[in-house]
Amino acid sequence: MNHPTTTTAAHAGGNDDRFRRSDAIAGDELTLPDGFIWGSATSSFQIEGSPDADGKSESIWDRFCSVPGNVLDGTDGDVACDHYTRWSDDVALMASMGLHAYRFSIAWTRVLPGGTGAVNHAGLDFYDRLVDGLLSAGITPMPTLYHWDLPQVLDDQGGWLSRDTAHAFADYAEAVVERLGDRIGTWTTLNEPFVSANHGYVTGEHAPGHTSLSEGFAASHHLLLAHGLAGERIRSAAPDADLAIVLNFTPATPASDDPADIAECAIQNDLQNRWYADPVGGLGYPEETAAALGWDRSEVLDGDMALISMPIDLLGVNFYSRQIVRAPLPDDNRAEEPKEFATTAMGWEIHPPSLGELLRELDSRYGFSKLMITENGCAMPDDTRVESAHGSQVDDLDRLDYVQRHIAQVHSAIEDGVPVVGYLVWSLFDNFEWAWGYTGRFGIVEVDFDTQRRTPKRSADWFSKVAASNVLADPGPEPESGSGASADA
Ligand code: IFM
Repeated sequence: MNHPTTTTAAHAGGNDDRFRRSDAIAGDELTLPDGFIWGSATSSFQIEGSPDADGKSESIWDRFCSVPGNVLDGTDGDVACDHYTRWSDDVALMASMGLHAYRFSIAWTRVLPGGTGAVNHAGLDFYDRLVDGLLSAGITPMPTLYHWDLPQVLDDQGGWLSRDTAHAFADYAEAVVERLGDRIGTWTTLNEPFVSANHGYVTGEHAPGHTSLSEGFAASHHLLLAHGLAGERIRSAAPDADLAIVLNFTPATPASDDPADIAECAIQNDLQNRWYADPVGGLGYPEETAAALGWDRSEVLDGDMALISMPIDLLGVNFYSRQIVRAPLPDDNRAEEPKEFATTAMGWEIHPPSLGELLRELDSRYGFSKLMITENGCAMPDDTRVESAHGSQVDDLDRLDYVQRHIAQVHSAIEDGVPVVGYLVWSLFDNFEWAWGYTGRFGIVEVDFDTQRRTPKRSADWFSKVAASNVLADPGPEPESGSGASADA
């Protein structure tokens, strides 16, 4: 996933009856449990802008964006959604939408511009104001301590290839918790360490842009160690708070019965779906895949695995798509994976049932006491507009349908006893979509990047109604297989 080359024109858009029907709360109703948390998610680099404000230092993403060719449209995070200055209006917007919770991330570069050492209180002040603003608006703040924007100064010293970075992260976490801990109920250490390690150190499509499998293993272990070390500090500084980590899952299914496809699929499942969850859940790294890929585990020191598997209170689940896996052929230059169903504007297959299956599997494999959907959503073409109470509005019935079908899967998993406590849509805003720049629009709120005007899309209005009622219409049967693009299969 996340390959800029895989954009496809095939998508689930359009104004057909399937989308119209799902736009209302009518027909069979799916009621979520009382107290279910409805909210939205963003991250610091993707929305804040103000890269030099109040003592902030350069992050690896500031540096990465400055290299031509790294970002599809040549853009960067210098302005993004200008949330650093507009945060108060943004909180008011979320309050007007009736959101219960807001997941955001804290920029390490604002808090410890040197990566380690002196705390920059001016940088922390921003998050202090944001947290207070959210609380006064009745919105639960859910901060994530690391969403990929490592201080460049730490990358200069080895970044996630260095064990010292994990220790530096624990110091940073402690500084944040000491300042904000009296108002935060859930602390999340890392967002999607798989992407940090894989895209940052193996494929090179994300900062810092390295391409080495062995570096990927080293980075993955140091990220998990950072989670464990910070977890200890959080537990001691904020003993009553929940401790969480957010992992992304892309369930893999083999393209055929061919043993080679099945074997490759097992490796991809281990790498993408178990590499982080298994150690956090106390099962250790997937041994067979580690051995098959030649990882010597030299980074793993005595005591590390116990730290990494310290109990957490909540697992954040980020889900967008599944993956159909086939074994690479000799001289294989096929860029795309096969798809059976329609895809989003990112070329990611839309397959809501995989979310239900994933939630059941996570529950039976690990038994974490709480799960939360901390990201789910889609980039869509957003090329249809209607007049609305907000003026001209993106008529994103395709996004609405995507979100509705995924929430229906959450509902079904809850009916089966899986303890899912909330759903946070990705994303509140159209924002900087990493290597895709501003070409991938995931927001339920449109951002006009020329004027910074925010306009809720139709999906946002619908989501507000669902949050207020705790009920959504049953979206009905899933589309037939074969309804989407079949990429070079
Ligand atoms: O935008 C990203 C987010 O930062 C992490 N999870 C996936 C999203 C969509 O690619």
